[in-house]
Amino acid sequence: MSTLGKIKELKALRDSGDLTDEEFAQAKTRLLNEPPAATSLGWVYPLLIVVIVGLVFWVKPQKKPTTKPLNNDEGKSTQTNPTVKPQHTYYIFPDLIELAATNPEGKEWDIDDSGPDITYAIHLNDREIFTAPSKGKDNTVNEWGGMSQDLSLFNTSVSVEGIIKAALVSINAGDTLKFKVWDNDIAANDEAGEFTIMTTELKLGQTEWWCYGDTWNEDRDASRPDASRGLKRLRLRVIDSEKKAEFIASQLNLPLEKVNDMLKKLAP
Ligand SMILES: [Ca+2]
Ligand SMILES: [Ca+2]
Repeated sequence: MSTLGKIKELKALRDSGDLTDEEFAQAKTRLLNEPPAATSLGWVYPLLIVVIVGLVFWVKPQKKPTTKPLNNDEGKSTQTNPTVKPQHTYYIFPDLIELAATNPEGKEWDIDDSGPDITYAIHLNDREIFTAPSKGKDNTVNEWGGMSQDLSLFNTSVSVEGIIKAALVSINAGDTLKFKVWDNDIAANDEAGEFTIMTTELKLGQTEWWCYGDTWNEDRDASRPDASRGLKRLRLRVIDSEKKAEFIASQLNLPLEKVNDMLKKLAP
Protein backbone atom coordinates (compact mmCIF):
# COMPACT_ATOMS: atom_id res chain seq x y z
CA MET A 1 0.00 0.00 0.00
CA SER A 2 1.25 3.50 -0.82
CA THR A 3 2.04 6.03 1.90
CA LEU A 4 -0.90 8.12 0.78
CA GLY A 5 -3.21 5.11 1.08
CA LYS A 6 -1.97 4.43 4.60
CA ILE A 7 -2.57 8.06 5.60
CA LYS A 8 -6.09 7.85 4.21
CA GLU A 9 -6.68 4.73 6.29
CA LEU A 10 -5.34 6.53 9.41
CA LYS A 11 -7.63 9.46 8.64
CA ALA A 12 -10.63 7.11 8.46
CA LEU A 13 -9.64 5.59 11.82
CA ARG A 14 -9.40 9.07 13.35
CA ASP A 15 -12.75 10.12 11.84
CA SER A 16 -14.39 7.00 13.27
CA GLY A 17 -12.90 7.80 16.67
CA ASP A 18 -10.51 4.81 16.81
CA LEU A 19 -7.52 7.19 16.85
CA THR A 20 -7.15 10.46 18.76
CA ASP A 21 -5.91 13.54 16.87
CA GLU A 22 -2.56 13.14 18.64
CA GLU A 23 -2.20 9.44 17.74
CA PHE A 24 -3.09 10.23 14.15
CA ALA A 25 -0.46 13.00 13.96
CA GLN A 26 2.26 10.71 15.43
CA ALA A 27 1.45 7.82 13.08
CA LYS A 28 1.44 10.17 10.10
CA THR A 29 4.84 11.65 11.02
CA ARG A 30 6.29 8.15 11.44
CA LEU A 31 4.93 7.08 8.07
CA LEU A 32 6.34 10.10 6.25
CA ASN A 33 9.78 9.80 7.87
CA GLU A 34 10.20 6.09 7.12
CA PRO A 35 11.52 5.63 3.58
CA PRO A 36 9.81 2.65 1.95
CA ALA A 37 12.12 -0.40 1.96
CA ALA A 38 11.71 -1.27 -1.71
CA THR A 39 12.77 2.11 -3.05
CA SER A 40 15.74 2.44 -0.63
CA LEU A 41 17.27 -0.82 -1.94
CA GLY A 42 16.51 0.32 -5.45
CA TRP A 43 18.91 3.24 -5.27
CA VAL A 44 21.35 2.21 -2.54
CA TYR A 45 22.73 -0.85 -4.40
CA PRO A 46 23.60 0.91 -7.67
CA LEU A 47 25.29 3.63 -5.62
CA LEU A 48 27.31 1.00 -3.72
CA ILE A 49 28.41 -0.57 -7.00
CA VAL A 50 29.44 2.83 -8.35
CA VAL A 51 31.43 3.51 -5.17
CA ILE A 52 33.16 0.08 -5.22
CA VAL A 53 34.00 0.22 -8.94
CA GLY A 54 35.24 3.77 -8.51
CA LEU A 55 37.42 2.67 -5.60
CA VAL A 56 38.96 -0.19 -7.61
CA PHE A 57 39.82 2.13 -10.50
CA TRP A 58 41.04 4.77 -8.13
CA VAL A 59 43.29 2.37 -6.18
CA LYS A 60 44.83 0.70 -9.26
CA PRO A 61 46.48 3.72 -10.93
CA GLN A 62 47.92 4.68 -7.53
CA LYS A 63 50.26 1.68 -7.73
CA LYS A 64 51.63 2.36 -11.22
CA PRO A 65 53.94 5.34 -10.56
CA THR A 66 55.86 3.37 -7.90
CA THR A 67 56.66 0.34 -10.11
CA LYS A 68 57.02 1.94 -13.54
CA PRO A 69 60.16 4.09 -13.19
CA LEU A 70 62.13 0.98 -12.16
CA ASN A 71 61.35 -0.76 -15.43
CA ASN A 72 61.59 2.25 -17.70
CA ASP A 73 65.14 3.18 -16.78
CA GLU A 74 66.71 1.70 -19.88
CA GLY A 75 63.64 1.61 -22.04
CA LYS A 76 63.22 -2.10 -21.53
CA SER A 77 59.86 -3.66 -21.97
CA THR A 78 60.62 -6.76 -19.97
CA GLN A 79 60.33 -7.00 -16.23
CA THR A 80 63.62 -6.65 -14.34
CA ASN A 81 64.50 -9.85 -12.52
CA PRO A 82 66.17 -9.70 -9.09
CA THR A 83 69.91 -10.41 -9.01
CA VAL A 84 71.38 -13.39 -7.18
CA LYS A 85 72.44 -13.28 -3.51
CA PRO A 86 76.14 -13.61 -2.58
CA GLN A 87 77.18 -16.83 -0.81
CA HIS A 88 74.09 -18.58 -2.17
CA THR A 89 73.96 -21.44 -4.71
CA TYR A 90 72.07 -21.52 -7.99
CA TYR A 91 71.46 -23.85 -10.89
CA ILE A 92 72.54 -22.15 -14.10
CA PHE A 93 72.19 -23.23 -17.73
CA PRO A 94 71.46 -21.70 -21.12
CA ASP A 95 67.94 -22.83 -22.03
CA LEU A 96 68.34 -21.48 -25.57
CA ILE A 97 71.30 -20.74 -27.83
CA GLU A 98 70.96 -19.29 -31.30
CA LEU A 99 73.71 -18.96 -33.89
CA ALA A 100 73.80 -16.76 -36.96
CA ALA A 101 73.47 -18.28 -40.43
CA THR A 102 77.27 -18.44 -40.83
CA ASN A 103 80.25 -19.24 -38.59
CA PRO A 104 82.55 -16.47 -37.18
CA GLU A 105 84.51 -16.48 -40.47
CA GLY A 106 81.33 -15.88 -42.41
CA LYS A 107 81.34 -19.40 -43.90
CA GLU A 108 78.81 -22.22 -43.85
CA TRP A 109 78.74 -24.13 -40.56
CA ASP A 110 79.00 -27.55 -42.16
CA ILE A 111 80.46 -28.65 -45.50
CA ASP A 112 77.53 -30.98 -46.10
CA ASP A 113 75.39 -27.81 -46.14
CA SER A 114 73.57 -28.89 -42.98
CA GLY A 115 73.01 -26.54 -40.03
CA PRO A 116 75.28 -26.44 -36.97
CA ASP A 117 75.09 -28.98 -34.17
CA ILE A 118 75.09 -26.65 -31.17
CA THR A 119 76.74 -27.57 -27.91
CA TYR A 120 78.27 -25.63 -24.99
CA ALA A 121 80.40 -25.80 -21.86
CA ILE A 122 80.28 -23.59 -18.75
CA HIS A 123 83.57 -22.41 -17.20
CA LEU A 124 83.99 -20.87 -13.76
CA ASN A 125 87.15 -18.73 -13.76
CA ASP A 126 88.48 -20.67 -16.78
CA ARG A 127 87.85 -24.05 -15.21
CA GLU A 128 85.22 -26.18 -16.91
CA ILE A 129 82.41 -27.05 -14.48
CA PHE A 130 79.63 -28.23 -16.79
CA THR A 131 79.07 -29.51 -20.34
CA ALA A 132 75.81 -29.56 -22.30
CA PRO A 133 73.79 -32.68 -21.48
CA SER A 134 72.69 -32.93 -25.14
CA LYS A 135 73.65 -31.47 -28.52
CA GLY A 136 71.56 -29.74 -31.13
CA LYS A 137 71.29 -31.23 -34.61
CA ASP A 138 71.54 -29.35 -37.93
CA ASN A 139 69.84 -26.22 -36.64
CA THR A 140 70.96 -22.66 -35.84
CA VAL A 141 68.89 -22.75 -32.65
CA ASN A 142 68.65 -25.28 -29.83
CA GLU A 143 66.89 -25.51 -26.47
CA TRP A 144 67.68 -27.31 -23.21
CA GLY A 145 65.16 -28.04 -20.47
CA GLY A 146 67.63 -28.14 -17.58
CA MET A 147 66.47 -31.64 -16.68
CA SER A 148 67.28 -35.21 -17.58
CA GLN A 149 65.23 -36.42 -20.53
CA ASP A 150 64.96 -39.78 -18.84
CA LEU A 151 61.92 -39.52 -16.57
CA SER A 152 62.40 -43.11 -15.42
CA LEU A 153 65.13 -41.63 -13.21
CA PHE A 154 62.34 -40.89 -10.77
CA ASN A 155 61.86 -44.60 -10.28
CA THR A 156 65.54 -45.38 -9.72
CA SER A 157 67.94 -44.57 -6.93
CA VAL A 158 69.56 -41.67 -8.84
CA SER A 159 70.04 -38.49 -6.79
CA VAL A 160 68.00 -35.29 -7.17
CA GLU A 161 71.12 -33.70 -8.62
CA GLY A 162 71.08 -36.39 -11.31
CA ILE A 163 67.73 -35.09 -12.56
CA ILE A 164 68.69 -31.41 -12.86
CA LYS A 165 71.06 -30.80 -15.77
CA ALA A 166 72.59 -27.44 -14.97
CA ALA A 167 75.79 -26.03 -13.45
CA LEU A 168 75.63 -25.57 -9.69
CA VAL A 169 77.30 -22.25 -8.95
CA SER A 170 78.06 -20.49 -5.67
CA ILE A 171 77.99 -16.70 -5.93
CA ASN A 172 81.30 -15.09 -4.91
CA ALA A 173 82.51 -11.59 -5.73
CA GLY A 174 85.06 -11.54 -8.55
CA ASP A 175 84.07 -14.91 -10.03
CA THR A 176 83.40 -15.09 -13.75
CA LEU A 177 81.20 -17.52 -15.67
CA LYS A 178 82.01 -18.19 -19.31
CA PHE A 179 79.75 -20.01 -21.76
CA LYS A 180 81.73 -21.47 -24.64
CA VAL A 181 79.59 -22.41 -27.62
CA TRP A 182 80.58 -24.45 -30.67
CA ASP A 183 79.26 -26.50 -33.57
CA ASN A 184 80.04 -30.11 -32.81
CA ASP A 185 81.74 -31.73 -35.79
CA ILE A 186 83.08 -35.21 -36.40
CA ALA A 187 86.49 -33.81 -37.34
CA ALA A 188 87.38 -30.38 -35.93
CA ASN A 189 84.70 -28.41 -34.05
CA ASP A 190 83.73 -24.91 -35.22
CA GLU A 191 83.95 -22.35 -32.43
CA ALA A 192 80.81 -20.21 -32.38
CA GLY A 193 81.65 -17.69 -29.65
CA GLU A 194 81.67 -17.00 -25.91
CA PHE A 195 79.46 -15.21 -23.45
CA THR A 196 81.01 -14.01 -20.16
CA ILE A 197 79.26 -12.67 -17.06
CA MET A 198 80.27 -11.97 -13.44
CA THR A 199 78.43 -14.41 -11.16
CA THR A 200 77.29 -11.48 -8.98
CA GLU A 201 75.53 -9.98 -12.02
CA LEU A 202 73.39 -13.04 -12.71
CA LYS A 203 69.64 -12.53 -12.48
CA LEU A 204 67.05 -15.00 -11.27
CA GLY A 205 64.78 -16.52 -13.88
CA GLN A 206 65.31 -16.06 -17.61
CA THR A 207 67.51 -13.36 -19.12
CA GLU A 208 68.10 -13.06 -22.82
CA TRP A 209 71.46 -11.83 -24.10
CA TRP A 210 72.01 -10.67 -27.69
CA CYS A 211 75.42 -10.37 -29.30
CA TYR A 212 76.32 -7.15 -31.17
CA GLY A 213 79.90 -7.32 -32.41
CA ASP A 214 82.11 -7.44 -29.29
CA THR A 215 79.35 -6.45 -26.89
CA TRP A 216 76.36 -8.22 -25.39
CA ASN A 217 73.04 -6.53 -24.73
CA GLU A 218 70.38 -7.69 -22.30
CA ASP A 219 67.35 -8.09 -24.58
CA ARG A 220 67.30 -7.48 -28.30
CA ASP A 221 68.29 -4.06 -29.55
CA ALA A 222 66.03 -3.47 -32.54
CA SER A 223 68.10 -0.43 -33.58
CA ARG A 224 71.10 -2.66 -34.41
CA PRO A 225 71.30 -5.51 -36.91
CA ASP A 226 71.30 -9.02 -35.40
CA ALA A 227 74.66 -10.83 -35.48
CA SER A 228 75.31 -12.28 -38.94
CA ARG A 229 78.22 -14.53 -37.82
CA GLY A 230 78.78 -16.94 -34.96
CA LEU A 231 76.91 -16.59 -31.66
CA LYS A 232 73.73 -14.52 -31.92
CA ARG A 233 71.64 -15.08 -28.80
CA LEU A 234 71.88 -16.87 -25.46
CA ARG A 235 69.04 -17.19 -22.99
CA LEU A 236 70.19 -17.82 -19.44
CA ARG A 237 68.17 -19.58 -16.78
CA VAL A 238 69.08 -19.12 -13.12
CA ILE A 239 67.27 -21.13 -10.44
CA ASP A 240 67.67 -20.90 -6.66
CA SER A 241 69.13 -24.30 -5.68
CA GLU A 242 66.69 -24.42 -2.76
CA LYS A 243 63.80 -24.17 -5.21
CA LYS A 244 64.69 -27.26 -7.24
CA ALA A 245 61.40 -28.98 -6.44
CA GLU A 246 59.47 -25.98 -7.82
CA PHE A 247 61.64 -26.00 -10.92
CA ILE A 248 61.18 -29.73 -11.57
CA ALA A 249 57.42 -29.37 -10.99
CA SER A 250 57.17 -26.51 -13.48
CA GLN A 251 59.26 -28.31 -16.11
CA LEU A 252 57.31 -31.56 -15.78
CA ASN A 253 53.98 -29.81 -15.40
CA LEU A 254 53.35 -31.75 -12.22
CA PRO A 255 51.88 -30.59 -8.89
CA LEU A 256 54.63 -29.52 -6.47
CA GLU A 257 53.41 -31.96 -3.81
CA LYS A 258 53.87 -34.91 -6.14
CA VAL A 259 57.42 -33.81 -7.02
CA ASN A 260 58.28 -33.30 -3.36
CA ASP A 261 57.09 -36.86 -2.65
CA MET A 262 59.24 -38.17 -5.52
CA LEU A 263 62.27 -36.23 -4.29
CA LYS A 264 61.82 -37.49 -0.73
CA LYS A 265 62.17 -41.02 -2.07
CA LEU A 266 65.39 -40.07 -3.88
CA ALA A 267 66.98 -37.95 -1.19
CA PRO A 268 69.24 -39.89 1.20
CA1 LIG B 1 80.81 -27.49 -38.68
CA1 LIG C 1 75.35 -30.30 -39.09
